Amino acid sequence: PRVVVLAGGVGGAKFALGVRAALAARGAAPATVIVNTGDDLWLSGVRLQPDVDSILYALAGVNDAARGWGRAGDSERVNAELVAWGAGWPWFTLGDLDLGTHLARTGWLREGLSPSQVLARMSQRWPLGVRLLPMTDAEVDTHVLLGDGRRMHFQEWWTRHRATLEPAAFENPGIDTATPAPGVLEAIRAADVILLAPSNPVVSIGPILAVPGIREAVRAAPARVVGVSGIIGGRVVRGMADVCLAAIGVATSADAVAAHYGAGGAGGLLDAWLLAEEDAALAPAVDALGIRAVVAPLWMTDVVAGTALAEAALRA
Ligand code: GDP
Ligand code: FO1
Ligand code: CA
Repeated sequence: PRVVVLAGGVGGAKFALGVRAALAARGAAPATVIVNTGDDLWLSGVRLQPDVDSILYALAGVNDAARGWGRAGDSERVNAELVAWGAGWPWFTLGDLDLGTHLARTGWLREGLSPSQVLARMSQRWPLGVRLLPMTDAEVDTHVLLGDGRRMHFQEWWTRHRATLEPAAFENPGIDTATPAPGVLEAIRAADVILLAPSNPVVSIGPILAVPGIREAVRAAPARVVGVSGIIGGRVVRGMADVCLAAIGVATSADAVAAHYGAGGAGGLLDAWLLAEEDAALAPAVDALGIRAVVAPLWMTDVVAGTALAEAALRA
């Protein structure tokens, strides 16, 4: 099958590894992974694309899996110097190897390449086994609006304040006039299956679907749309996605997130929704939405487990 995956960072990366292995086992064509760029930022003169890099590094096998971001075995000599200069953000660490990626990216952007051209070039370094596309070439960095009217970059809210400041809303300035990156709509239209990774529904999948044309293309596509819950047993298994969900009025439960995405037959997106054994009791509520609930092993503890999950999503 021709498979398209919509993905954020850590959850997206683990799922992408599983999809790659599941498709390879079937002898099928590599998947196209459309990656969130809402997390992106300029810092110390370089362009960071955290979710893109999480997936790129994971597929290449050079990611720091324990930490969830950056390169394995990285050092922080340059970062210490940036801190000494008072440059950048003292709470945001740029590893030396990771900085090499940001410098290469920024240099190519300065030479006039688009972000999708840069990612195509970066994808040639390692045999990734999937095609990576950014959701858009526009800069649509996520901002968090706080209850007191303050506004800050998503990365400051997430990494400095660890999502402890109550968010009123998430915005992606400029997204209304953004267009999908080259190849995105074509891949969605040609897909047999579109998979929503168990990524943060608000700040990872949300921005992808907010790029004008993408949600509409997913809805109009002949493909089956299958989502995977990132909520297991009523908990986000890592990170602070629950705070993001609360801000948009969605409960931290697998059925509430399914309802948020909506049924394909009722103006939404999903044909099927994978939920964990721990949440099997929620299956009737999901079915009642017009979305076929499928109980599956949702813990991506290693690539074997991630592959089983991807296989379950493809079967669904
Ligand atoms: P980020 O961009 O690095 O925050 O990562 P994503 O948005 O791609 O994914 C974050 C989400 O992944 C978390 O909110 C979790 O719900 C989900 N997640 C992480 N590990 C697992 C796992 O093993 N299984 C499932 N089903 N979801 C997971
Ligand atoms: N997350 C942190 O909690 N602290 C950091 O210092 C940090 C640095 C960092 C550098 C590059 C990069 O690509 C990601 C980095 N992250 C860091 C992770 C990132 O801020 C978020 O976890 C994701 O953007 C959320 O999806
Ligand atoms: Ca993210």
